[in-house]
Amino acid sequence: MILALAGGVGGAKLAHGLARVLDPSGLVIAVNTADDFRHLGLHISPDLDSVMYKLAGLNDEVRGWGQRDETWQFMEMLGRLGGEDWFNLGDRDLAIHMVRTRRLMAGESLTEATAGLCRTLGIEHVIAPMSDDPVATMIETDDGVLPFQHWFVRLRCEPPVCGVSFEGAAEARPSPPVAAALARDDLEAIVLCPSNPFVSIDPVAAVPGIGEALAGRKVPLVAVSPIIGGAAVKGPAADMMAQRGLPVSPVGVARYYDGRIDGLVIDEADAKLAADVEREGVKTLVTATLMKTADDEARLAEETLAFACRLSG
Ligand code: FO1
Repeated sequence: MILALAGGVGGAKLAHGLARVLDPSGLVIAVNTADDFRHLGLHISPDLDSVMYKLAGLNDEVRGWGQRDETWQFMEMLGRLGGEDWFNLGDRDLAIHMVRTRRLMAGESLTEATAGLCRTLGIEHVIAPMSDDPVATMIETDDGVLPFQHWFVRLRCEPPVCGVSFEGAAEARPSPPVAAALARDDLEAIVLCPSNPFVSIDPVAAVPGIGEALAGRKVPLVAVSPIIGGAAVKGPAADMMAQRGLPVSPVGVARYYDGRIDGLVIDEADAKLAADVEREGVKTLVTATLMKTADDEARLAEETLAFACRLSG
């Protein structure tokens, strides 16, 4: 049984690969919900949706977020009416936020609402929020503290980041499926998908009960590097590493995780850095990590699981 931590586009891709090679009973995907926010009266869960859309085959491959074959009539009219239109909600996507919000208002937890949406979309694997309690990533900049989506989407990640905090994390509890996965006797490995360490993986680990369980793990914890050849495949991870004085490479990833991971899967483009990663105290697997096709995702998932298996001896 495997627990995968995911957030963002890279996370959704490896989660999809894992779902292709593991039975529904053998995988729990714990998703970052600190990017969630309330917008236009709706509860938006971008990372849960990225994973859900990917596993349901509904995702837009080019944008990386939202649904394919999307239309934008709601946004057009919203703009015309002078509404808040910096965050793009497609017409199909809107339906998901609407149903999720109504389920939450009817008293369901985010876990229950997500499970209901997954069932309706024909997803058999468990996709669970990291927590049912509200946690919000806050980005500290020179101009003040910004809620994550305002920094990420409205300001296009432009203000340099001085710090990141997770509002509400200290009071949050792991969601029931994640707590159960961490406690299972047959848990074989934990996989950190190639997601942004600072704003996708850290918020999950910031939930009391999850961070401690990861630190006290009895099984290998393997990460896939979100950095390939000195750049992030997508998103602000590379800039955030540079701003923290970390090398923008798998070495920086290993250094940042600082004993929190046992193994790191790095790309062939970074093969020459394998020895440096190992000097950070992290075992290394070198392989092709760029996921362009569903076969790439499944192959990387299989190789990552085999690597974790070797680490557990
Ligand atoms: N990302 C953007 O860059 N611009 C958008 O307008 C945008 C809208 C959006 C709507 C729904 C959704 O589920 C995701 C959306 N995203 C958008 C992506 C989202 O901001 C990021 O993927 C994550 O929060 C970072 O992991």
